[in-house]
Amino acid sequence: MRVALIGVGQAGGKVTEALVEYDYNNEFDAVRSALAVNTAQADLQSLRIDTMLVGEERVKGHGVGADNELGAEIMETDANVVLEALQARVTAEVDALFVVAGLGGGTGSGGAPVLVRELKRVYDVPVYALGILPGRGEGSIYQVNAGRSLKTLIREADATLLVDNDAWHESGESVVEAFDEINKAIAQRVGLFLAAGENVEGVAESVVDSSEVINTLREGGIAALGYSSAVAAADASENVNTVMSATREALYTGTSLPDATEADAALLVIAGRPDAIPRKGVERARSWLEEELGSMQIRGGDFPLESDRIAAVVLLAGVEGSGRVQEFFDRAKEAKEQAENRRQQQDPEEAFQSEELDDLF
Ligand SMILES: Nc1nc2c(ncn2[C@@H]2O[C@H](COP(=O)(O)OP(=O)(O)O)[C@@H](O)[C@H]2O)c(=O)[nH]1
Ligand SMILES: [Mg+2]
Repeated sequence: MRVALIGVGQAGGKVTEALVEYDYNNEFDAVRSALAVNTAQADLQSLRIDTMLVGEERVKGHGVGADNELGAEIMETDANVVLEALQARVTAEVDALFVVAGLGGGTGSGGAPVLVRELKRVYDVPVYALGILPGRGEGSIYQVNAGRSLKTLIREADATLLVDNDAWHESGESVVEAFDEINKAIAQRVGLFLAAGENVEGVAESVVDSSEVINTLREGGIAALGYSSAVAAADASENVNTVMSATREALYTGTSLPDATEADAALLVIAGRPDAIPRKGVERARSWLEEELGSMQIRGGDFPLESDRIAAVVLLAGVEGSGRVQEFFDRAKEAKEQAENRRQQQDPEEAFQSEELDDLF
């Protein structure tokens, strides 16, 4: 699918840049344009894509810290200049817009939902969010910010594709050390998914196209992406099990949101050399997914690619009920309660007035 990317905040800009570079290096041309928006000048300076500073009057290019309410306010004020800058970048050939942001910080956390809402007012194509959840090791303010941002994104975006920062990196290293690795993993997986249906030569009927992505995401809510790949044999008939096991691993060990194994709808893309992709394997993998997810809405298609590997990319739609999302909202709520308790401890009078404490008589 052909997309325009708008990164908001530091993570938003860096992940957008990684996606642009992956798409360019592989000559997919799915990413038609990209813009990074931030309140922090320093975070924009290092990027090799087009950038735009917002909120200069309020924060003088110094960013908003982790104040996502300020991030949202600034985007409200400056939405028009961002929309103006996008006019030339969102051409008629674009199938969808993606607003990319880390949900735990300030500029992206607050700005992304506002920008999504504004984009939806202007454009007819779907406006999706690519949201990055803070890892478990990040502080409680990040969890609270992400909880509020996610809640609002679900309301505003046509769908929100979530990547958990704990999902796609080696355990052991801290999330911060791993950011570059995580960004590369996101770029490769999301980039491959976006390119499906684009780089198509000698179009066969089995090839996936952008309308299938859009239809899979039609119900909105939270989406996740699964990925796995394996070396392929030259002959398709020998790859039936390879397709099956790649699909299984994509769902059970390779999703962007660990434990997202229940979904309302899904799209299974098998990428590889056309003559190495077994029809029988693809059909089998699709019915397996249908049973595993308990959903009849499983779309499927190929992504022809010059490679000695076969990859399974699974888009899962409607995963709000997954344990990971629930756990995340619980964590965010808990962190918020802790913060409130701390505030009450600092303010003894308020603690006495708390309705949770019953009067003696
Ligand atoms: N995957 C990834 N996540 C990041 C990166 N930088 C920050 N994050 C995450 O994004 C959240 C927000 O941080 P940041 O983007 O710096 O905030 P903002 O600039 O105010 O939007 C953090 O809680 C991290 O979870 C990055 O380069 N890659
Ligand atoms: Mg930052």
